[in-house]
Amino acid sequence: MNVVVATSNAGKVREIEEALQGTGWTLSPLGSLPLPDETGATYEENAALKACAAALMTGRPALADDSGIEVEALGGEPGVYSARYGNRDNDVERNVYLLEKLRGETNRRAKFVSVVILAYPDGHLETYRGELPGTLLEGPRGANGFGYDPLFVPDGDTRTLAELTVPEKRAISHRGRALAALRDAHRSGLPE
Ligand code: ITT
Repeated sequence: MNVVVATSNAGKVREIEEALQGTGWTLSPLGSLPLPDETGATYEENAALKACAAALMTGRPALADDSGIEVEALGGEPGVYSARYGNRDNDVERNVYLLEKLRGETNRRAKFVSVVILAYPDGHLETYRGELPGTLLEGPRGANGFGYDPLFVPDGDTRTLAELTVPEKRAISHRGRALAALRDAHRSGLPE
């Protein structure tokens, strides 16, 4: 099966490609095709917007991920707004902004959420969700990954996600779990 990966985030592309190795699927980039504005109020709505738009534009099945980090002390913020948090332009500035919001806060609990949707050109949708609980540090550590990875230590580890390799992150992460569920669902008949 030839699947379009409907994301403009290079970090997500790396993780999706690694997680779907061995499926026999051919993954194609979105290229210059535009993704719609994320006007949804949930990860599910935004992932569906992106996957459906790509499936309609290309006439092929399309995979999208909508994800975010939910910080307990901030009432679940930034959640679906993680990519635009504080109107900051890039990952480093968003990490600084999050650290400022949490200065002096002792409750550092947070979780990542990923919703992966595979949309078919006929409008059929498959939805998979994964979560990863952990704690936020007071400063960044590590150079791998993307987004809030340098601040986040997953439960059960002492390293940040940015100190893990792509396969190590996939084995435990929100996105890795959602993509593993997708693989499982197709195990008995991965389409050509
Ligand atoms: P696309 O919409 O093009 O896929 P995006 O980065 O805008 O790319 P989202 O709207 O889903 O994607 O925003 C998710 C944001 O949540 C992302 O930009 C990061 O800031 C954060 N995030 C999600 N998953 C993450 C992960 O595995 N590690 C670190 N940060 C993550």
